[in-house]
Amino acid sequence: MKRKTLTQYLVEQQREHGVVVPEVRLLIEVVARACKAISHAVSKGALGGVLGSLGTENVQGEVQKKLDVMSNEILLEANEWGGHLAAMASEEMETIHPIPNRYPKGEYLLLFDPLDGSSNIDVNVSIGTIFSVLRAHHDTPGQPVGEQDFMQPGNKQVASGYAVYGPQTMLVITVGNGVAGFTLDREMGSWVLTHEDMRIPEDTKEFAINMSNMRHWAPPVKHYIDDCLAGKTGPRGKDFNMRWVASMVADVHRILTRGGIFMYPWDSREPNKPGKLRLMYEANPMSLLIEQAGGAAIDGTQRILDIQPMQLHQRVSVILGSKNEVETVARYHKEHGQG
Ligand code: P6P
Repeated sequence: MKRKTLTQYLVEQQREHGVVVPEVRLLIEVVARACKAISHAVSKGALGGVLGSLGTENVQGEVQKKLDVMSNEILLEANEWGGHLAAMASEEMETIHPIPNRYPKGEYLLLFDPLDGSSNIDVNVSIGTIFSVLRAHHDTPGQPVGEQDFMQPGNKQVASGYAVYGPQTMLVITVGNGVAGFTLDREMGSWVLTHEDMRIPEDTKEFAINMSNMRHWAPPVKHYIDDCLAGKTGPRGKDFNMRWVASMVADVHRILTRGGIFMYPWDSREPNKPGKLRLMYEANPMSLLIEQAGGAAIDGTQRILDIQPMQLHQRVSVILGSKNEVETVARYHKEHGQG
């Protein structure tokens, strides 16, 4: 049976389910094409002279890898001329990137982490691109947008997704009607639908957290992990497995594929920051995918998608994955204080 391509899937979602408009379909196809180019650059590795750092820092104060900057450029160049965007925002850029005046402007905002998991680039471990699509709520089409137009909660996203550059290159997206996974057919250069309706099992025995931060966690997280580690004889009554890839895209992809819980909670190393991960272009797009696949995503107490953003690069505590396990963590936060 001939598998569907990304375009066929998106046209079907547009025609049969009315969940995607032509501009959003075009936008996702452009982002998908850019991710093919990023995958090509990433897979060259040392042969393409793209490994290593630039000796510069991004707006987050993190060392920029050559591939971080390349991936950012690929996404900007691919998306600025299409006419469907009013502006873009990226982890790699301090301020928003308005569409140059020489190009037509559209009604959508595109946010992205061009290459998430940078610490894994030079050691050949899966990395990825994360993107989020919002409507530009402005009165007249073509009116310039500002950073304030991006300050929308994640529940306003019209689409989100990621590409994971691993043993296979895959694109996983939602346009609000479930989650679909596509595998890159390098010979044809097309994204082929291989995971029609990704669903997260409601229960799990696998958690993902960076255990080296244990002494810095708040009590609810410490108690939760202690009880998981206690296994069958402990209060959870079952043994747990642990995974930590240190690439959010890879950990989330595993959870979308077989269940699990991913945690990057607040910790006392930077007490004034709610967590390490960014709300607008990491937590929000991933939370939409997780919820669309039947999972849950909270910051410890509230739904991530309901958080009203105040700044473009603001951070958030992230607990997401199998619905019943996320609810268990929420219960630990109620019983052991907020943290
Ligand atoms: P740590 C990658 O740098 C990232 O932003 C996420 O993709 C990943 O989940 C996390 O940071 C890893 O952080 O502290 O374990 O290196």
